[in-house]
Amino acid sequence: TAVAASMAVGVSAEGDLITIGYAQVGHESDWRTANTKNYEDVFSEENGYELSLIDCDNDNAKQLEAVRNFITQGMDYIVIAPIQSAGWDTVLQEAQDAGIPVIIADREIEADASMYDAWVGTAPYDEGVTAGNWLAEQLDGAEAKILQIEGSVGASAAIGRTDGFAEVMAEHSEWELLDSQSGDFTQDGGQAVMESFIKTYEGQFNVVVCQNDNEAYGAMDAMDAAGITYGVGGDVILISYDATHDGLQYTLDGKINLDVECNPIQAETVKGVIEQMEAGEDFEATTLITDEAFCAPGIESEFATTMTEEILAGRAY
Ligand code: GZL
Ligand code: ZN
Repeated sequence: TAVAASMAVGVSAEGDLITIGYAQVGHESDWRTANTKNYEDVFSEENGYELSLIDCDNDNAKQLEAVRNFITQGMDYIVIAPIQSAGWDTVLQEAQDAGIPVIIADREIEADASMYDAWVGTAPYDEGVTAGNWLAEQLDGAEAKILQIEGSVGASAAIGRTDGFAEVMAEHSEWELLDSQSGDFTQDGGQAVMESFIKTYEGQFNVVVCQNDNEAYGAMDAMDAAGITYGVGGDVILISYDATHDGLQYTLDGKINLDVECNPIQAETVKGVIEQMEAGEDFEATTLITDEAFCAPGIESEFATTMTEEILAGRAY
């Protein structure tokens, strides 16, 4: 009969894989690459999942289109790492109307928490405060002329780090933020912004804050080209975020003074929430992925762990 046939078709070769649509920010940074690999490792067929990961190329319109396609395709779950914090209400309503649970991952959105089912991510504001507190501890009252290379405009990771660091800056009248521009979380962006900063502020600044490691690599290239020294023993204190492998190697080498971690290994946590949803159990609506901070050897700090070879060898990404 038709029913039996449809049942037979229902139990296809794929079995009953849970379908996941992941609207991924893009491929702008090493952090993002690590996050993507983590999702592909965790949401594997042998683990019972069929992952459709769409790289939205840091393009907000593409990300909204990817989510709408997931809704049309009838994904079991939709995960979104939002490029922008703003503009999510309409498409989240469409997902809710379609009865598809949505998990916001990595970054935050401005929509009301009732518009999605769970959130798993990190706390960029706290990361910014950590960077500020570490700097205040190291400067111990000395003047700071600061240049900041921000992440992607409108991204909660950039907004949070900017605001958290600004909270600490407000406590230090001996600090001055000379300029703050977006490098879009990319190495090319970091280099271009640093080159423009050097043209305007050469000889005036003693602190550079990059809101991710790839921007820091670009800034390092620009400072090298201009003969500006940075890191331990340099003229400029270099602060970065993400604590990816290469960033921590530079920190261990004393080229980066402080690298504030933001952990991209988040897929296991997201899978745990989905499994609870699948089982109809209570699930955590909000799960914070913990971060720490690492500073260069020779620097003792209350706000950061001094880097060692062992720490680097033990890192997951
Ligand atoms: C942080 C994440 C940011 C990283 C960047 O949670 O969203 O996006 O800091 C990445 O490296 O591009
Ligand atoms: Zn002070």
